Amino acid sequence: MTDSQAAAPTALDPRPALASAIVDTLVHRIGKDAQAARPHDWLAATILTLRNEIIERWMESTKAAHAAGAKRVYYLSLEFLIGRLLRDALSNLRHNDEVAAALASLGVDLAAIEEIEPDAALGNGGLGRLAACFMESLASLDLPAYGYGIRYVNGMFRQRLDDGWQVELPENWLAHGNPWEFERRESAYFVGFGGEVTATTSGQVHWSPIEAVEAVAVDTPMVGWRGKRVNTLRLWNARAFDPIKLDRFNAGDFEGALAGQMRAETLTRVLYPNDSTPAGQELRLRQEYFFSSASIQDIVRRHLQYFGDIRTLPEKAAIQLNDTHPAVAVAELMRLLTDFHELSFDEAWEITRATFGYTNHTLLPEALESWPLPLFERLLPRHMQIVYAINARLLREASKVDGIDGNAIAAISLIDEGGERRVRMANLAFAGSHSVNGVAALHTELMKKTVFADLHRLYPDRINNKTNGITPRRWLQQCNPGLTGLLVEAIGEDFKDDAARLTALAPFANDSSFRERFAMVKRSNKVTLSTYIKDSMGLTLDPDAIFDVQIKRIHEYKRQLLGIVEAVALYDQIRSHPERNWTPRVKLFAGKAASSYHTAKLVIKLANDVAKRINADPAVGDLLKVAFVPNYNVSLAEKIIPAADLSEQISTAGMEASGTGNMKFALNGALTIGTLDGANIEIKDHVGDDNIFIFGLTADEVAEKRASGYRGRQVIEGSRELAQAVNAIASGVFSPDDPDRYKGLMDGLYEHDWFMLAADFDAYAAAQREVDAKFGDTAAWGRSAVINVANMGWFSSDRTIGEYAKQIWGVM
Ligand code: 26W
Repeated sequence: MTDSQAAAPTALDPRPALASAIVDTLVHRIGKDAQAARPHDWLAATILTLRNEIIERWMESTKAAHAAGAKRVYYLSLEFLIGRLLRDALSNLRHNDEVAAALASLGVDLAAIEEIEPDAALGNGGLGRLAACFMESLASLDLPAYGYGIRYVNGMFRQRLDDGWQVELPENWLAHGNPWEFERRESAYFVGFGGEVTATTSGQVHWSPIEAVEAVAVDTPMVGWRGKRVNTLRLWNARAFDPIKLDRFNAGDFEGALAGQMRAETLTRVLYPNDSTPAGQELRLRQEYFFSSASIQDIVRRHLQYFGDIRTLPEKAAIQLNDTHPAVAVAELMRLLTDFHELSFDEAWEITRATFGYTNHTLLPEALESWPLPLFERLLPRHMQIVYAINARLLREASKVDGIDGNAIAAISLIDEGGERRVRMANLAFAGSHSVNGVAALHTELMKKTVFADLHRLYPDRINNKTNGITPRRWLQQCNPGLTGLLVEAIGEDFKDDAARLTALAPFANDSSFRERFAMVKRSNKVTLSTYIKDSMGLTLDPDAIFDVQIKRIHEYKRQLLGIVEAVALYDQIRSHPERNWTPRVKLFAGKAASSYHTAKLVIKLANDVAKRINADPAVGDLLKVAFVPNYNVSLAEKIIPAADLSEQISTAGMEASGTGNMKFALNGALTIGTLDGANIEIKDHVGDDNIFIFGLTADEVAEKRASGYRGRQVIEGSRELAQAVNAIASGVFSPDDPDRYKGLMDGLYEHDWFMLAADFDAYAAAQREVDAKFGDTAAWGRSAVINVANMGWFSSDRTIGEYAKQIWGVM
């Protein structure tokens, strides 16, 4: 709030200055008076008023970076899963209470208008949300940084469940405009596609694209903690150079006249909703090149403007590739350095490698992008040449290293020669970067042993680990004010500036009165969530039951099916042994399936079919309730996570690179039941074996089992509980309307069980019974819950970004 707005009320206008500032904005910017204003008007007026201060800090931040000649971090990501920004900005600027009071004085409920802000759902899942947490931490650590991405008009689809089946609906986050963004028409770049490459006698190479679009920058402020710094998220919008061809128009060919504009708009229209299997469509490659080229051109332009000599780029810019999606940026920078700045190939390559870092987020073979060579060559003929040149240099280098044989060379090559020839984007990113990092310790080790084994032998000191993190501002302070307040009472505010200070909480684990208040906070969050579930789904939950939660993208390796089968087995146990002292349990699922991922969509249907049956069965009553909450997104996660008792992190070991939801749950006092996979292992190391429920095969055991030709049949027939549950599902107990609906799915467990569901079932079910027992012992459960919170400081994205900044980017 600028000083004038924070001033005392005047005689003329008794309302707090802030309230009148908001009304002033409402009238002069929205064109509505308080009487006529609708909730969206109040939302826009509040954001526009708050923006004034943000803009001033933004300008100061940018000026300060320029003045200091600071090295900048550039984070290139095709996804930024930002969610809502009002509560984040108010909390980081510490203006929440006064804005709430000002609005209340106008009869407006801040929480209500925060609730109507659309999620900026410009991402699929983990990778996109990590990018958003990183942007917030970069600003909170006062590091000059830009995020570069695409301004999708339609983000992640809205999920509706029709009779339990996922239906995808377009998501229109811009329907009411977006008061957070600033179009920067002056920052616009030419991006070409197709065409041909000619070389002059003097060796000057010239690419003449056959089509082009204009990339126009749209900026969103990224406000750091305490408003220390405001950084820029620059998202590109595509526009046709000539939006309308008048000659076509006058000839009555209206489509033809507008074709260019349509084609351009299609480029940035929609986010691809896949989070593991590439669609492999040309439009996706066009999106990847479009934003990579615009970003690299903008970075080079800014560098030359402030530092003059392109050779100093690595000293003043650190570009991080968020997975392979922007990997073509390596070839794009090479193109600019050789074709426009006439550097030699070798000099250009040194600069490129010193500037780029690459983060790998998955080992799933199907998720590693590669493009058919003919498509890549047709769309990007000059880049194809550069890829060949880089490959020649790479293979020459590799062939000199002893122990690197023909197979290794074939694996190292940027070109996959097996079958249809394809360009391997992961190898291009690896070769073009001085740092290649994994996102959790186990994942990074597996990168060295599997997908990058040969490249690792060629460049043994390039792969490094940077275990993921989450911003404690959004994922504790903002989504769980109850717990935050309790923590402040107990250990003061320091943890807000340094999450590592949460360790001061550890002694309170043995303080029964503290544990009581801790449990009350959790219970009130559970009541709040129960009200939401009641209002939105008509389902009544018992807030004293265990809230057992699995919320994430639906994928076979994340094993939602294991959770469902265990629920069926538990359901059967409760019915056949009502005499036993069962611990009431609520099993909450949520998550989207990629629209073409049919098995995942069938799993969603099964969860709903099982829920329908169990929730209607008087034999179990409140002992077991199952719910699949529709349209999982960042805002729903902020509602569910503070209310969770048990966090399901049960992926097949070796397949979840890290996970970040696991960190959010533990930070909010939930205990984890999980496998030794991804960051679960490091969470165990930090909270201690007694404060987490670990079960199942290790990554090595999974690999051995797969190599040994393991099949699920034997294990299923050897486990009565499992067999009963699997056969009940297979025989249509939960799908009387289509008895064979799940037959194939269950047969898959007998025949393959690739994701080791059957192999891990008994251990998982046993761990769940341990959970029941411990939950009954409120002191023991409370102690573990407090210990989890106390030891989650290390998983702050501030720690992660600090490591990138020191060890990869050289900005700290
Ligand atoms: C080309 C299709 C596609 C799109 C997105 C393939 C792969 C992706 C992402 C890499 C998938 C993803 O989100 N990976 C998740 O990244 C998180 C952040 O590092 C990790 O915590 C998760 O374990 C990982 O699955």
